[in-house]
Amino acid sequence: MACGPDADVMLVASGIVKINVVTIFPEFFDSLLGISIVGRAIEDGALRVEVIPLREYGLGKHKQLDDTPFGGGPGMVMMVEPLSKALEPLAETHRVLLTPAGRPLDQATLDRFAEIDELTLVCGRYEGVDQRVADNYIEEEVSLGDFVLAGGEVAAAAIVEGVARLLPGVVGNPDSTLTESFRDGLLEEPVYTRPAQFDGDAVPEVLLSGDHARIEAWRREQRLARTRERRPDLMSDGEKSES
Ligand code: JF8
Repeated sequence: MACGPDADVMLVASGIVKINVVTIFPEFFDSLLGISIVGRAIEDGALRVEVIPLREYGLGKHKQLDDTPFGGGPGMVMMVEPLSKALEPLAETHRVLLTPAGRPLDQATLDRFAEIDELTLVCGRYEGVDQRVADNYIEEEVSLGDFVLAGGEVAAAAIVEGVARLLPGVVGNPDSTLTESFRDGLLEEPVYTRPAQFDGDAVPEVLLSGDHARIEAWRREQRLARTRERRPDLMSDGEKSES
């Protein structure tokens, strides 16, 4: 996936990154934190993640978190008191609310988050959170993209994984983040591995040719064609008319 020119190039944060996640579904994060890049980042001590169960801050013996919207309308709204109790102690951290009304997440935002010592991701549910939460306890509002989810957890998980892979010494293949970024802000070309023939479907001959100049020319052509077709918004006018 292309992330704009120079994405990833000068990323690398220096110390340990801590991420707090405030959620009514703490168990949602169990597999994420134990697996793959995120699991390894935590094991290696490059990343700390604390999942904070919002239910514990609920009101009354039912630990209530939501109430009906003033002015009427469908569904329920997350109340300000539980979130204020959860977020007040985290005032020294960079508090990010996940909401469809936020700025869309991109690689530049992840690069920036990977440089922050302590980040707090706040997952809403229901029809959203009382505006006074964002007004008083949130530094920044972010969206995963222009589609509708049922809550902020999936977006928070995307941020945890996207930040983890940027931390120094974390990616299994130490060159992989770099090779991506040394690219050109285009979508990646198609890749193949063995077998060279599968069910009558052959790997493009050029990739077996051993001619590295030809291979690189083919790969750039593929990146241009794919990006022109799928993501022309990522291309300059010059690239759009190339080849
Ligand atoms: C939500 C709380 C989101 N890209 C996105 N689509 N939908 C959401 C989202 C986030 C929080 C809540 N409904 C209730 C949807 C993000 N981020």
